[in-house]
Amino acid sequence: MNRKADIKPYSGPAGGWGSVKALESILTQEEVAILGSEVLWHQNKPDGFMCVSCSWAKPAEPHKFEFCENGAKATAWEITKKKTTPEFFAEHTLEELRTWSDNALEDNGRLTNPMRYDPATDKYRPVAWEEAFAEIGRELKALDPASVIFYTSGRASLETSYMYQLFGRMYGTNNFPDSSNMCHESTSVALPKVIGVPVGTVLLEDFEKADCILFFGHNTTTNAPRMLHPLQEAAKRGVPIITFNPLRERGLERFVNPQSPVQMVAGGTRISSQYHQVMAGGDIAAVTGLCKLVIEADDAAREAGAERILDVAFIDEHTHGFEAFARFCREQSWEELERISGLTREAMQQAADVYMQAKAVILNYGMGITQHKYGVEACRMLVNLLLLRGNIGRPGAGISPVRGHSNVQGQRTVGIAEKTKLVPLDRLAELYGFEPPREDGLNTVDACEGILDGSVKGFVSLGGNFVRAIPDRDRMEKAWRGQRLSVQIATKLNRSHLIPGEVTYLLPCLGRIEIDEQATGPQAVSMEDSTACIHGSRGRREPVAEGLLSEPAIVAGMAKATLAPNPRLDWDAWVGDYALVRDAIERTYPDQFKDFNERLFEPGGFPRPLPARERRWTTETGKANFTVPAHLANRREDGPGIYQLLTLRADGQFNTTVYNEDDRFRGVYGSREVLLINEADMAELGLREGEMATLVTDSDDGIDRRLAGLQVVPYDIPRGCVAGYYPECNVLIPVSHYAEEAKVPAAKSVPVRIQRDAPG
Ligand SMILES: Nc1nc2c(c(=O)[nH]1)N[C@H]1C(S)=C(S)[C@@H](COP(=O)(O)OP(=O)(O)OC[C@H]3O[C@@H](n4cnc5c(=O)[nH]c(N)nc54)[C@H](O)[C@@H]3O)O[C@H]1N2
Ligand SMILES: Nc1nc2c(c(=O)[nH]1)N[C@H]1C(S)=C(S)[C@@H](COP(=O)(O)OP(=O)(O)OC[C@H]3O[C@@H](n4cnc5c(=O)[nH]c(N)nc54)[C@H](O)[C@@H]3O)O[C@H]1N2
Ligand SMILES: [Mo]
Repeated sequence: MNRKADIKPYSGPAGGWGSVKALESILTQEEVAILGSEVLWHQNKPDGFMCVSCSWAKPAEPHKFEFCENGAKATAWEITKKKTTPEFFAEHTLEELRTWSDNALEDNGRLTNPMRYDPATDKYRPVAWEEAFAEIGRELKALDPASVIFYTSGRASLETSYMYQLFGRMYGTNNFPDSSNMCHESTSVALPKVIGVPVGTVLLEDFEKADCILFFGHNTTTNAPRMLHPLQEAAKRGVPIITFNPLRERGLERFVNPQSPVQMVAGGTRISSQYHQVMAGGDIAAVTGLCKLVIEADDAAREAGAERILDVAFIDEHTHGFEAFARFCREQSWEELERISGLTREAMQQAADVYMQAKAVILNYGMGITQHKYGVEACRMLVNLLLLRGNIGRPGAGISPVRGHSNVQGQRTVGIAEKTKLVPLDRLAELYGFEPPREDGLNTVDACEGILDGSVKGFVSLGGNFVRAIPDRDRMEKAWRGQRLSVQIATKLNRSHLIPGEVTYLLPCLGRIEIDEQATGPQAVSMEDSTACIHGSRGRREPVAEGLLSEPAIVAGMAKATLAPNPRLDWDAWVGDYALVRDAIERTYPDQFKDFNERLFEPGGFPRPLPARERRWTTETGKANFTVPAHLANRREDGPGIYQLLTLRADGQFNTTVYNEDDRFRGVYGSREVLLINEADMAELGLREGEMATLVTDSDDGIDRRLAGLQVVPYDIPRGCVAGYYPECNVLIPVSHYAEEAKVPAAKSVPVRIQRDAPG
């Protein structure tokens, strides 16, 4: 029987006293007296450590405490004193552990020893590092490299990621799926074609210069809370902030800086000046509406001989495809745009009016745009809107995809990519004297398909929780056991570690906050934030256990056991001094990482050069491209009886790491097994508050995907959409339901039917 959720609408602002209280409770839970402690003092500071939570930019002149509630939670969670030891594993079979919740598994504490799975007893047993590497090497050598996956979750540093991709390529594969394949891959596919770079163009300082800020599909409150500081500053200056989101996310409404006593008393700042509850998958239509209004206003201005609304000089000199795009916008009917977006024409007009007046606009977006069937087209549609008024490549303006994991963007920069065109293979060949594989590797969805059809035989996981994060979890877990080799490098125990292959290793590593002592002394690592700035990071805590290896040491250990010795590459020297790895990164990417070691701790990070920031367009046309979307809905268009399920993150989680069962800002406490639904839809379905319901996926592949026992919660969400939590809802998502071109699982519009559970 499920625990019942307690529903108490949250009336306070984001941040504020609630934030302090939530922090205190997690800290007690974690036995870390951390508030005001030396550790947090160093979070996100030059020469400190970079937060392990989100990837938001870190200012050159940080606040006294440059962290947020969720960053502090993530820190406490990592540096806990609790341990998951060999004695623990001796007491529990995997069968038993699979009945534990995500929270209970991780809350058991940090992994301390390398472990090998013993099928006879269904338990993990301790193993020596050298023995583990030797067997992993033997197993990898016996497998066809094309059948082995090297997955990366977005937390590993630039140094580790560079070593990992080199190891995989020398072994013979480009199979490098990563968490961004489930995340901002739609961005990485969309942007190069239209602006010539795969990443956002804004810097933190642009927020001080913007006079209008737009938000599409990002829950800033929970997922990048430090971003609320520049937003609050902007709001105080009177900068209009316009949000498009099916849910009224609290931090985008009001924010109190919990570190400011004055604000704690005064009640905070209004953030959004307009809030549009767009239908899930309605953004392409909504932005088409905005663009149509801008173009029509410009037509009128031109006829009246008034000042033009479009940035004509920019469009002429810098863009391609405007006429076709303008024609497309003019042709769209308001009826369709309103139906698909769920917004009225007046609402779109209100937003367009503000946009047309602004001189410098930043557009931020998140998973509400990318995790949809036409997420790539949606990203490009956002660019269209910016191009109309030259809002890319000048101060205070630009596109800002808000990335997830703290180094997910950087990993791509140093070669974690399954697409060979993104990797300087010739350069690697020249530097290390080997012939890298030249065919594209598998991304996350391909890897899932390969596991399902048995063609994938080995899986190495650098962090993350693959089987919990991907779609179609039930089918994937069954198929996973068909693999010969599973190697999991992790800090804490999670579900993916409990689904063994024939040969299975669980290898514990140091976390980023821990002191990483190597032959030449304590080491620093680096990461790239959402604004393409590179930061050094130095651990501050004593390691939780003796004998833990760093991620670079584990990668090197596997590489040495697998690959023939190479006179041009001394893995031990690299592990002894990470500066040598940074030199290697600089040699591979001389333009991006010029003087890498000297600039490692530059306050605010050093920005990678991005041509689009300077209005140089490295696209096929040599210009920034307007594109006409092939679809007006960023979702499958469905008939009656089918609802679009959004799978959301709660405030009490970091991805599959569930800190607690609360989603404070959305007012849901004590259970994650809920179905948020509009009251009118409830009435139509004959559902009552507190009843239990089942979601059944609407798909035509003959597979029954359902999730029962969801507590019905009436919620302020547009009709036709319902919401539930990730990862619990992942059983409902077919592997084949993904963003076209990018293959990002379309986790924000899963077509479902709703059934009422029999009471009992
Ligand atoms: N504390 C914490 N921080 C995190 C994470 C975490 O789990 N916890 N995860 C990290 C990671 S890896 C990532 S990728 C980011 C994720 O951060 P977000 O990009 O915010 O992702 P979600 O939490 O999935 O929320 C998506 C938002 O989009 C809205 N939305 C859903 N569908 C639509 C739509 O069709 N249109 C529009 N306009 N909006 C829509 C939802 O209501 C929600 O507000 O956060 C990172 N930071
Ligand atoms: N339905 C649905 N599915 C989704 C999403 C969604 O919105 N809806 N979001 C998607 C997104 S955006 C993402 S990014 C993925 C996330 O997918 P992943 O990145 O694979 O998952 P995480 O939950 O972030 O991984 C947590 C685990 O990482 C390990 N870990 C933590 N720190 C470290 C470290 O420093 N080193 C190592 N080696 N391991 C460490 C811990 O063991 C922890 O259990 O999920 C995706 N799945
Ligand atoms: Mo993500």
